[in-house]
Amino acid sequence: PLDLNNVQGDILAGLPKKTQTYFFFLIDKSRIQEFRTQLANLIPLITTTAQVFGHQEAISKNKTDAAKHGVPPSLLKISGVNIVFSQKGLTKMGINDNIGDAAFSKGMLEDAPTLGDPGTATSDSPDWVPAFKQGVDGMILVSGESHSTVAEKLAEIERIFFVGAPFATIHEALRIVGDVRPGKEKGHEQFVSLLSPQESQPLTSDHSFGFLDGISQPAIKGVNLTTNPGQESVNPGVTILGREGDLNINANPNVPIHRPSWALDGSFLAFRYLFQLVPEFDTFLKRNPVPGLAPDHGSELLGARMVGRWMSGAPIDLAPTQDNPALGADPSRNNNFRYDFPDDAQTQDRCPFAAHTRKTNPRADFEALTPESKPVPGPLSTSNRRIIRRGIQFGPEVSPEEARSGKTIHGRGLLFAAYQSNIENGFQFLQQSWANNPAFIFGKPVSPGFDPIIGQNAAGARSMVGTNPTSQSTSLPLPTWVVPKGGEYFFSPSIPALKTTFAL
Ligand code: N7H
Repeated sequence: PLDLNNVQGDILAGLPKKTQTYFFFLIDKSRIQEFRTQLANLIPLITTTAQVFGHQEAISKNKTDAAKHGVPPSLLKISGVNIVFSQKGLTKMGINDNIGDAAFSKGMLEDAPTLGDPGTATSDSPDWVPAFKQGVDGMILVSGESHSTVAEKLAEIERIFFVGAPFATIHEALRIVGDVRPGKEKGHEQFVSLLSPQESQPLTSDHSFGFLDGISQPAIKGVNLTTNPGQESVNPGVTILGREGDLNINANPNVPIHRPSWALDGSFLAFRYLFQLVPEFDTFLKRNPVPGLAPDHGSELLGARMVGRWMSGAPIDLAPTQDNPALGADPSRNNNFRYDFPDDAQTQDRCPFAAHTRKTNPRADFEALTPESKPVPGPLSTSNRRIIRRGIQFGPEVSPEEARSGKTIHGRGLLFAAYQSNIENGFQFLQQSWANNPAFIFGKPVSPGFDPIIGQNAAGARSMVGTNPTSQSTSLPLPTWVVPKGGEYFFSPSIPALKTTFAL
């Protein structure tokens, strides 16, 4: 059985974070053996899934105790550390077994045309930052409740590898800081993401376009013992290599994927450096309100119909005309829908077929594509397409000047991070075959168009239908508001693999 002491903590539990630093590194070519020796000293600092669950218990006990005594909860200083490697990194270390994932082995830069990033296979990705174009060997994630905790932990790690010294074994390629956005949680001293997922991404009015995120995650059988209504339970192998359900449903789900033994209990991380044009997005909503309503209501509804949820998190399949913040905040109701109301399959009365949440997790829509299909692993089940999202926002809040001019001045967006056991079944498929494919969801009376949030058409035009519930085949042209500036596919090894195969 799966031992949660063996799995890195970000995958199944999520590192505790109010802030998180992504430290991308290159291994020094002439010091590879030394690096692998030093890696043994990092392993005790790595946070396991079992430890994160332990932290979560400590946090909630701290809260309950404080409430009992009528005092504010005391500040708990907690940090988390994980390490992941790209194919380049594995190759450099001389770990040459084929891990069984073609997208990982290729790397994200080569995959960029597949993902719809501007550029082609021959002309490179013009928006990408140099570090990701040159490629990175790995990344160390350090999270914590404050910047000072993270800085301390990172300094400790840098000392292990002599970062910055002439004899350093790894070199910094890029460092990106993500912060949970201030909002309703502002001023709270507690960790945000150790609370319920709902509280982890506080609600404010811009930045991640202002929508509550991180609501819908799959539950892992045998790991997440309680589920919220509507939350899908998937086999551990959907996320964890070598476990039940680790299948390639794009190919033949009945043929087990051949993995080297050290891959067991690891997971693939798709990391995307996604810039968001928030003032431009807000301006678009303002200029294109759904007709027939008060302008503010119409703009809000347009946003909700593009995302599939209102800013509060309330799903439009359950609240099609008006936001319902109580619904958005209630974990027992806010994920309990399947696009299976009688009017859902063939109309967009409730939710556009192209809405971001419907495109990336079509729920009953997809399973209904053939009458005999059932929600079992296979091409017509969403269960093997589920990813675990662990992103965090970066960049400052929208400034008054940006809000006034409707133009982005400061870079901001989402450090998108998603775990799965098979990149081609997971992230890559969601992006390429669903979000970027105007014909998906198939079998509808109109071609739905692009996912308005993340759908990409290289440098070409995008549009969707269904934003106006009273004119459901009217197409709305969509500017681009999400600009990928790089990323990489990584492998997050198990603790035993780090000890026996990666470290010397
Ligand atoms: Fe998305 N957003 O803030 O608008 N996403 N996402 N995403 N996303 C979701 O249901 C957003 C991106 C998925 O199970 C919500 O948890 C933004 C990529 C999936 O019903 C919101 C960006 C991919 C789900 C956002 C972005 C996905 C999901 C609703 C880019 C994969 C769950 C909250 C900057 C290729 C769907 C929730 C389900 C939900 C936003 C990126 C996938 C609000 C701004 C690249 C699978």
